[in-house]
Amino acid sequence: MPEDFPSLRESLLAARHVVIFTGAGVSQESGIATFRDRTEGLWARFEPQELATPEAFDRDPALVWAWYEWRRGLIAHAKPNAAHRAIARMQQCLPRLTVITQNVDDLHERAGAENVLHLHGTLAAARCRRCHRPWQHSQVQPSAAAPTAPLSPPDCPHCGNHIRPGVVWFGESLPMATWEAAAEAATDCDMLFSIGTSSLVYPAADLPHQARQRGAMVVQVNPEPTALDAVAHQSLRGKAGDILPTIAGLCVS
Ligand code: BV8
Ligand code: ZN
Repeated sequence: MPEDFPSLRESLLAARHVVIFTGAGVSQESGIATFRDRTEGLWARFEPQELATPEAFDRDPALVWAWYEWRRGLIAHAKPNAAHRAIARMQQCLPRLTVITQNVDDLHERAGAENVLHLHGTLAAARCRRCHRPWQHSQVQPSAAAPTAPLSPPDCPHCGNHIRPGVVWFGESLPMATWEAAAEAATDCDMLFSIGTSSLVYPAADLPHQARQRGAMVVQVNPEPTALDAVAHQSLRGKAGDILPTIAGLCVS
């Protein structure tokens, strides 16, 4: 377990506003593959980034829809882990804590976190690819078993085009209001924890830089080195599920 917790404790107890910024690594211990994990089965020949684009969906909607429905099933069968629960506890005991996530799962919310900013949308939402009308997933829980064949997306009842996942694909803009709220939090906070992200996807990955530039303490939690190592004041090497409960324990004076 790493080094300088007394200074972390002091900073946490003195902080007016803390930001928790998470990526796929915070859900890894819930059994949700990270974005840098290799795909398998139907999608073994693809990198996730190749599937998470409007072009991939337009080229083969059934292949991409099957991938998202499989992931939606994994999430429905997954449980929040110790890291999600610790973050929700921190939000309860600190004066102000903003949770910003790149993840499209609802595990932060299911652990009790509130007002989570989803920079890249959520898998719970779906909408028409053309007329953008929201579309409600059926109540039937999707299976967590990886489909063995492509799965055609439903058709929009209004215009007949394909329904698509309610996520932000590569090459698509982030939801403006969510992005602005995240940037406001990053430039206002006294501490920003970057947890379980390779810090490669922009503009999300810029948030810790913005926080640092405005004088916030930036702390990273990741078992591996990342592009943020050069910027973070502290990089705590380890799994989020191991480290976050300790950090949450520092919050109680
Ligand atoms: C946009 C939803 C502009 C879909 C995702 C500069 C500026 C702006 C844009 C760009 C730019 N440079 C390049 C771009 C384009 C692009 C981009 O960033 N590309 C990258 C690959 C270079 N960005 C975009 O396209 C964005 N849009 O910029 O629009 C624009 C403006 C006007 C008009 C049109 C367009 C949109 C990006 C959003 C893409 N959608 N997700 C889906 O989920 O299917 S991003 C996707 O990657 C996921 O959200 C994921 O969360 C995210 C980032 O990955 P990570 O979360 O970091 O996950 P990863 O697997 O990489 O890393 C996991 C980490 O966890 C690892 O470090 C690992 O060590 C660690 N870990 C593992 N286990 C644990 C752990 N840590 C702790 N505990 C553990 N147990
Ligand atoms: Zn439509």
